[in-house]
Amino acid sequence: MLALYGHLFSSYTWKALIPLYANETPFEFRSVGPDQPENTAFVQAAGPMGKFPVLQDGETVVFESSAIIDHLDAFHPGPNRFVPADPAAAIRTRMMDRVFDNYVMNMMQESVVAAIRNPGAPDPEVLARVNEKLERVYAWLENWLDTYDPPLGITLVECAAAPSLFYADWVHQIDRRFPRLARWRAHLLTLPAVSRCVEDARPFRAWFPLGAPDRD
Ligand SMILES: N[C@@H](CCC(=O)N[C@@H](CS)C(=O)NCC(=O)O)C(=O)O
Repeated sequence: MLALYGHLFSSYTWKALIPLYANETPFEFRSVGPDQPENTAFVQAAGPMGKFPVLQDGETVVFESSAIIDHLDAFHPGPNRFVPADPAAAIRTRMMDRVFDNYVMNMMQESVVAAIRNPGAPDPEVLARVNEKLERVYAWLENWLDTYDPPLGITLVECAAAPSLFYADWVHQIDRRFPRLARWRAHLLTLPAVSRCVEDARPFRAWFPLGAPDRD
């Protein structure tokens, strides 16, 4: 039996949950937090920074969400193949995975961290810098979507894009200048594997340090 360690409100945990849900792969979810010290200890010991998600597959422990998705593709394949077999398409897929992690998810998290550090008064310079960078990536994605032919199912691109765009929009709204991006985000949220993550995370919304908007 596979076990996934993470938290239902965590964006990177969603990135690993989406492929598991999409392929209906059986697994046990092991939540981390003060009430589950043994799960937290497992995660702390798994990787160099003690970050989640972490996948346990028998004796094998996999950390880093993209590596987890590769592991699922290789050892627990299902109807959705997350990285295409064609090498050129696979490179494009992995490139976009890096775009969403590095320039959307991690960028958005900088504002979240600023708000955790100074509750109620996050450093305005951090917020302004993050918003500027997010606008730049939104504009780039708006053009990219003109050429992106979304697959029928879910790939690594959708796994990375859904959680990063979901929360980035909370930090800095994807406004009317980016209509394709806003439409694609809305479409991603209708995918059953994604909407399950959104619903399961709903009870934790009060935790969002910048204040969760009520639009999703
Ligand atoms: N590159 C990692 C990032 C994982 C990450 O940043 N996870 C966050 C939760 S969304 C985390 O573990 N935060 C707790 C911490 O940093 O101690 C991945 O792709 O899995």
